[in-house]
Amino acid sequence: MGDPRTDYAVCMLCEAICGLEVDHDGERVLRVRGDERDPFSRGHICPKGTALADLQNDPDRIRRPLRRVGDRFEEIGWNAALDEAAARLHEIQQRHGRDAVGSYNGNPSVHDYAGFFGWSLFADGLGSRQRFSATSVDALPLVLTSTLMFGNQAIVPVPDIERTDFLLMLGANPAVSNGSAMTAPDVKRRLRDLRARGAKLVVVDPVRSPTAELADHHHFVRPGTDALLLAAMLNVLFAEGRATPGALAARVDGLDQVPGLLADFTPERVAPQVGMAPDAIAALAREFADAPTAVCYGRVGTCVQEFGALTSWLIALLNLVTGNLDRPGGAMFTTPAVDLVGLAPRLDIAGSFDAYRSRVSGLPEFNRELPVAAFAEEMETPGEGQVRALVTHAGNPALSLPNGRRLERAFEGLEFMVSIDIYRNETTRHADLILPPTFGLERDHYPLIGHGVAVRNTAHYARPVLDRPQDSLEDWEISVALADRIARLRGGLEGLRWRAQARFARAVGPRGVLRLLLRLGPQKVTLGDLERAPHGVDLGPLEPRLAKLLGKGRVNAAPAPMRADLPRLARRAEGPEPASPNGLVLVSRRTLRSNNSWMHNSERLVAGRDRCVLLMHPVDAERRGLASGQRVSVKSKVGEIEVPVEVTDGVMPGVVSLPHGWGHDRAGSRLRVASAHPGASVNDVTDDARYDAVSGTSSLSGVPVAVAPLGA
Ligand SMILES: Nc1nc2c(c(=O)[nH]1)N[C@H]1C(S)=C(S)[C@@H](COP(=O)(O)OP(=O)(O)OC[C@H]3O[C@@H](n4cnc5c(=O)[nH]c(N)nc54)[C@H](O)[C@@H]3O)O[C@H]1N2
Ligand SMILES: Nc1nc2c(c(=O)[nH]1)N[C@H]1C(S)=C(S)[C@@H](COP(=O)(O)OP(=O)(O)OC[C@H]3O[C@@H](n4cnc5c(=O)[nH]c(N)nc54)[C@H](O)[C@@H]3O)O[C@H]1N2
Ligand code: SF4
Ligand SMILES: [Mo]
Repeated sequence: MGDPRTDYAVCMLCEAICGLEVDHDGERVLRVRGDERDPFSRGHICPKGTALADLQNDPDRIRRPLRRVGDRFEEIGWNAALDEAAARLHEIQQRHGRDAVGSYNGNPSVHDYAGFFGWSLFADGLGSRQRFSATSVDALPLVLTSTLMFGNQAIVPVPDIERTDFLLMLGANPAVSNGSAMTAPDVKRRLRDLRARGAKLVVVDPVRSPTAELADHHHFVRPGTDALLLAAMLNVLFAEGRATPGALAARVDGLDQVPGLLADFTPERVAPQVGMAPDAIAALAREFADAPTAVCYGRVGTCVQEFGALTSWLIALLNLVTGNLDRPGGAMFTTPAVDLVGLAPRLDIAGSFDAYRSRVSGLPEFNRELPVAAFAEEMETPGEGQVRALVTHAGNPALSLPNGRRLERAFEGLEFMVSIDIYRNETTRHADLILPPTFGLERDHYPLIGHGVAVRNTAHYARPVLDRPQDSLEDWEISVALADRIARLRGGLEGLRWRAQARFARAVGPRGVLRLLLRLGPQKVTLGDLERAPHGVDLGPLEPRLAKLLGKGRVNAAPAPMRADLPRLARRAEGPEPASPNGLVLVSRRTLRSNNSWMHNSERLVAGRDRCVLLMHPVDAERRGLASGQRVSVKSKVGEIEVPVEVTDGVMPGVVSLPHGWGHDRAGSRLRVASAHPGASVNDVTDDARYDAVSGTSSLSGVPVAVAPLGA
């Protein structure tokens, strides 16, 4: 402990990368505020950023490795823990083959550049096909679209909300989520600014979300029907000769096929399923095409649904055929100081697709990972390649993945499980060993992913604010230490090569890698420059750069896997949606004071009213005799939960909405604040057997459910 002082950091909790001003004494955080001098976030902070102090100081956070002894956990030393983990994992791979050790990588590693490299080194070397991550409940359809259309998953279009005349947003709620694949700190101000300068915001969502409240227009859509809506909009543009792709057309293949592919998707045909009038669909298409500039943007709600891949593709097509791809005011590509686009092919992460399939259900690999829809069955199903041991890293699948209860049962059947995590929670309580890394302000940060999808070119490097705790390891060091030990046991040429990588990683360190990547990057900033600018630096507005990113490559407007899925979409246009026991479908949402499943142990975030509440339309409530505040049962094919209901016309009739990330009442976890405000897990009722046919992405939206008063 030392004297109170103030340092600056960049928030690692979400993609908005707000600058933070932190009062601390070296060990404890006294207060966190928004950094007024950050040129990008300009003092903005959300409740989670402020609550970072609670997590830093949380007495429930694990500080020493824990080893299971019966039903209890006891602290052990790092060497003993790492040796045991390596020995068990190696032994199981020797006995049953490489695939017998599975892995799962969660969301926080996206916000930790060092951890991201460390985990890649570990999981690549492990050499198991049973590799899973949160990507397949998140942006998989988006990055798959980039791979199929642009040849590189890192070429991700970003809506130029600073300059656009028309923003069409589907399945995203940045007013609450603070934006995703669109790094835009203080996004509410930016959306208000957009409207103040005369531009238009239209939101398409089965819920009138806080973002929809900010919009000029909000359209309800039936969950999972965005692809029908977009196909019909494109259909109108082709039929009326409003498709004007502009100069980019010379770099595009397959564009001439598209009108024919979408010829049957007329507004009249899709309207009953979508829940929008044919005229409204046609008018929306015209308005989009006629705006001087326009951009269509979709996120989680368009990804984690029945037609995740088709929807993401049609969004890109809409931007492309209206001439809005890669132009100011349209869908643009950030020029970040560390450019993953150039690095991806060299690091072999440009996005392989369907090079192999999962053992049981035959779901396609993407970027050497399998979709989590296959996770539980790969642990349960005997045979060669069955997952018998598991390493989880910065993930909480028990609450964050569909059919979480089934996953928990599968964890119980494993021979060995090790979790790299800061909490003993719903997932890690099943582990034999928990390895706790340093957290948050105890380490340095460069928001690699956030910068890569930002609405402005910026760069921000933050040194550790707090002193490094004694006898602690960072995430990357844990991954590398495990890799080094397993490599030693494995031996042979492969073991030698893996060990050499681990040694190299230790010698260079994440900062060394970052220094090099900045030097290779398209912006002329060095790590030294960034260290001298603790508030971050502005590198100017987005500029057109697709031609450069493509190199010799071309855009594929009609990738084969997308074309092949159109008949399924056509069937959806005909048939009613899959039967629901009493006519309701469930979608999920985020709340401002949560971060997926893991920030509910902060008193200030869970204080006040219950936030794990089911939204239901008055017509549906009346039919079931329900009133706000009443507790109901929500039942699906896979499970049942109990939650309070809130009756509101802010949700579409026939749709109910519940936040994910709750359900903290499980024995054996150590989350004293969260377990006093447990809520219920929506993923106890989402169904892992529902997924997008193209990408294998879980379909968490539109789950058929029955809702009834408790005791009925
Ligand atoms: N129904 C429904 N389910 C969803 C979604 C939805 O919209 N609806 N959204 C999905 C999305 S987009 C995502 S990204 C996933 C998230 O899925 P996951 O990443 O699996 O889950 P999180 O809840 O983010 O859990 C993060 C875990 O990391 C730990 N942790 C936090 N910081 C660190 C750190 O620095 N190092 C380490 N090693 N561990 C850390 C936390 O304690 C927690 O256990 O959830 C998905 N689940
Ligand atoms: N406060 C907070 N912020 C977060 C997180 C958090 O948990 N809490 N999580 C972070 C993470 S990991 C991510 S990936 C981002 C995600 O950020 P966003 O992509 O903005 O995700 P959501 O806020 O879940 O908004 C999804 C919207 O899609 C709607 N929706 C559901 N189904 C459909 C559908 O079929 N069609 C359409 N058109 N809409 C649909 C929902 O009603 C909801 O309004 O947020 C990040 N930021
Ligand atoms: S918006 Fe995101 S980056 Fe900004 S303070 Fe909140 S959690 Fe941190
Ligand atoms: Mo996410």
